[in-house]
Amino acid sequence: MFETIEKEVVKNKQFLSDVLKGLSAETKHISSKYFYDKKGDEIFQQIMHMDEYYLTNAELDIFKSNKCEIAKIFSPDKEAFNLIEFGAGDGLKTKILLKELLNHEIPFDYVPVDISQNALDQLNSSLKEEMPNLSFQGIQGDYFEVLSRLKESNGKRNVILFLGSNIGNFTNEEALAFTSDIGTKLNAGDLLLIGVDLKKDPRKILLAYNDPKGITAEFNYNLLRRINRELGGNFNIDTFEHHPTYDPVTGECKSALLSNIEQEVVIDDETFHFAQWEAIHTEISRKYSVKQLHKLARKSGFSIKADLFDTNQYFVDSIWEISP
Ligand code: AVI
Repeated sequence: MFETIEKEVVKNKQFLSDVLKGLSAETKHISSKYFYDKKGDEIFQQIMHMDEYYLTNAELDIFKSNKCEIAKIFSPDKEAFNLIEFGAGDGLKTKILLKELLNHEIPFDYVPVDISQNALDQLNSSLKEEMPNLSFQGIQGDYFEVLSRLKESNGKRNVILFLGSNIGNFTNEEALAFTSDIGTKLNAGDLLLIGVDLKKDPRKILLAYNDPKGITAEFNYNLLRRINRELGGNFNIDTFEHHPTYDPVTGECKSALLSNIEQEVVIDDETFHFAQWEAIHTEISRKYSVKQLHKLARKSGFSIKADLFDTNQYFVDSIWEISP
């Protein structure tokens, strides 16, 4: 009990110091990892079910059409392995694969990892109900924390899932550091399946992050509401506007909140001045070409085992292997 409270206090301190630091920077910014409180998780679920957010259906399409092939690549001779998923969320796509592996009686342990305890709790109860025979153990934490424990794993082959184009929320440097870190923590023959949104018609991409119902805008405003709720901030949400942009050259879809008036905002006794139309950068959702993705794989010590595309070629699930 005390340990839980202590953890919460440490987390809140980190949130406060990151927000104060980000808003004091020359270009104001707040990390998109703070989108995901209970309300943020709910809004993200809505986003994933929006028609405009094509990413979910594209990856579902890949999983439905290739589940048998994926199961064979993960365990060609039905040998036991660890299936570790980073950013598991509601497990919508993974459940297709889990059922396939169970149907083939392939022995595996599923380890979903998520920063949101709330998302994990929900996944936990749905898995217990839908797949009572599944062996699984959820871990709440940062990917990097869990990565450092990988080497101590039980001697079985490790297969990491990193779906939903979560890699897109990293800068180029962070993405390379992350995949390289995974590369060094894995053993020869271990696999990484990475789901990535591809470069495409800029209008299609922009609409996914600027839906007409304003659900994605609400996702961003919730960040300011969260600061008001948890850190005692006094943001007036009506004076901020959601502003996504997409640059086809870099593949970066960036979200920002623009202050539509000149104003001051107070958080924890610190005052932040906003010029009219000044931005707080909130999120990067980078889109890749297959070529860029393969370059990332090789630079981080992997070779490419398979590329699986949806029918529209919007998205790829690329399976990488640590060479022996
Ligand atoms: C979680 N992540 C991959 C989503 C994305 O597409 O960048 C988060 C999101 N932001 C706005 N819509 C969805």
